[in-house]
Amino acid sequence: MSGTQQVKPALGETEGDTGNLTQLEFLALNSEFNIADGHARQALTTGQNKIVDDLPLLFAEGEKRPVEELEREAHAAFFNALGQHSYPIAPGRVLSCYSSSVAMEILSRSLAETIESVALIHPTFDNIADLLRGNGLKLLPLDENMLHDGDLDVGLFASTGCVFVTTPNNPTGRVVSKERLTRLAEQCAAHGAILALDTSFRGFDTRAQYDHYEILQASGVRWVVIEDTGKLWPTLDLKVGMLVHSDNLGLPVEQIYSDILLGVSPLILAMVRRFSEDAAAGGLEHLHRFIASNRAMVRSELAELPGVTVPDPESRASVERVGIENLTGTEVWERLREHNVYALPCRSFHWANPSAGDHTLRLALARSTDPLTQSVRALRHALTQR
Ligand code: EGV
Repeated sequence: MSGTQQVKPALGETEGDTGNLTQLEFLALNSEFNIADGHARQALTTGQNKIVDDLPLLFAEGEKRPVEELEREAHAAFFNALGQHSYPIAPGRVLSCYSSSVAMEILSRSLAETIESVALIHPTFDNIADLLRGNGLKLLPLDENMLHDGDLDVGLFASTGCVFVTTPNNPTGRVVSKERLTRLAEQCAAHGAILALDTSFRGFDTRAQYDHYEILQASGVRWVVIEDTGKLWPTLDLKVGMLVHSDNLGLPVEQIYSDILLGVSPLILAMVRRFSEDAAAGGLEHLHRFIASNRAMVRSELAELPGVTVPDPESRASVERVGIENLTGTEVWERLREHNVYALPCRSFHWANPSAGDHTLRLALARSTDPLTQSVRALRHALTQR
């Protein structure tokens, strides 16, 4: 083993300022007050409960019907629920994966075949950076504010073959507007760069539900989009990540996909179809009201605490950052942990400059309101104790 390589700590040894975000999320998994990971853990709605009651029927359907049909229906229901009407329907263009991180690994390996470096949005969830770097790619931080302010500096394209953007971003919730996406796609097309999007949080924000595929397609850019059902519905991590790509991508994504999996379970595909139909028939609006009300509760519980700020006032994502002037996120994380409450210190989201995240904490909002309220009261207590 190389002496210079950074060794990740074993699970039980993870502390708030070491390891990656997911290792901190592991520690929270058995707590009643887990507001760390971004997965959906709230109670099922009445409509969703009906689908769970029908699981034996969906299993039978998965046994009987051709998987190709179930997959086509799941994709159609999902993309239509989220306004993505121009998604590609030709065979092989939407690759169903066990999770969006598996899609990300397939993309990273594919990029590494022909590209040396990727301009990656900063901050964002650290496993995106880790998967790209793990496949030997060099990373250039693309500051989120610069991305939203206007055109990218053309100098960037001299040193990068791919621009990777998370929208809505995790943890900030910032959304790339239709106008910005149009220009970004034009710029990438003009410079021959691949444009990659991770839209895993788009279901929470109608501002991210304009038809992205129409814009990508019209620009002529080589594009890839990672979609995810995993953040939206409390399905015990039964989910699908999708790697969607342009016909001119020129990367071996289908080959590498086949190295890793044959396909996802037809039971899960049938379930995704039903949850998507429920979302389109009012489930999404219900989810938006639920998250907005949890967000309002968090903000009002923490309002007027000295030095506590709301860094992302416009966010509609299912996560909320809290700015803390007088303590580090890691210190607050430690105080909360003593009460069995787990949030996420934000250092590692700033994958190129962790200290930029020193004074923020991320809370998960896709939780039942009761335990979330108790967790936020513990946070208020932790922030006021000497
Ligand atoms: C979030 C978990 C992985 C990831 C959580 C996440 N980590 N896949 N290594 O799904 O925001 O908490 O995205």
